[in-house]
Amino acid sequence: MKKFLQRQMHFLGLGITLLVLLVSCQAAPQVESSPTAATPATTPVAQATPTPAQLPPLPYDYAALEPHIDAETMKLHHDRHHAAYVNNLNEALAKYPNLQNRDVVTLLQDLDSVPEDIRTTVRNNGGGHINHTMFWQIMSPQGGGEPTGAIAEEINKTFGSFNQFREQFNEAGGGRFGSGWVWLVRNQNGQLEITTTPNQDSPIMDGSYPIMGNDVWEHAYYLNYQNRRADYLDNWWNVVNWNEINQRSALSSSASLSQQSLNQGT
Ligand code: MN3
Repeated sequence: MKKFLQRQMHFLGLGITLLVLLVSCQAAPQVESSPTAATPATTPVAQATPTPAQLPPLPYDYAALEPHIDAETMKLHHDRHHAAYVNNLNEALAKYPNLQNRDVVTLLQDLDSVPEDIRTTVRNNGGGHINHTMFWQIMSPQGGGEPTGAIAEEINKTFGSFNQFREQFNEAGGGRFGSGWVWLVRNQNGQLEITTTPNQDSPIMDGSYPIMGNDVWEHAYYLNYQNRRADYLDNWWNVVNWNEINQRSALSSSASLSQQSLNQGT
């Protein structure tokens, strides 16, 4: 009996030794690789936008931006409109396996490389996807007020004052005929500029970096504001997220137009 127990203990000891060896062998590579696997210093706006595209969750409740943007508009806008852009984009790209896993931004920057039969679909829906991904992020229930940080200084320097900037931005948004976007971009000369685009075109198609933009499609405001786009443009400033806009501005000036720096929480 004693001999039997000794043998059992011996095997148990051997077993434990083997187990320790096994665990340390498996653990070792993880420990060694952890410094190289360190998370790069990225912010939500610095993430790429790979395909197949995914609908990013709204970063707040549907009703969070009320009374300036109503819950029903937010729900339809995010769950239906943005979702449709994502689905349509993925459906088009599914026909071309060699386009899978390409970044949406690189596709939009080089539309000529996209097969002709899906080019317009990619332009409209890829643009719709990255524009809206930015849009949700640059609004916040804690937003509004005067700009803060570096962007405040640059706005003053470029446009004279925040009020003058806001006026010019609203005027450009109001003047965009039909559906489109009004933007504050950093242009290829590194300067801030107010621009507009039709439909879902993105400023990146012209080599500018979209720092902030407002959606002036009727679907963005019609339930609450009907035809009063000017009122929507005025009230929108109450939800503008200057923290996020400062991050995007910093990226736009530091990262040139690297596709890795453009987007945007997906
Ligand atoms: Mn929209």
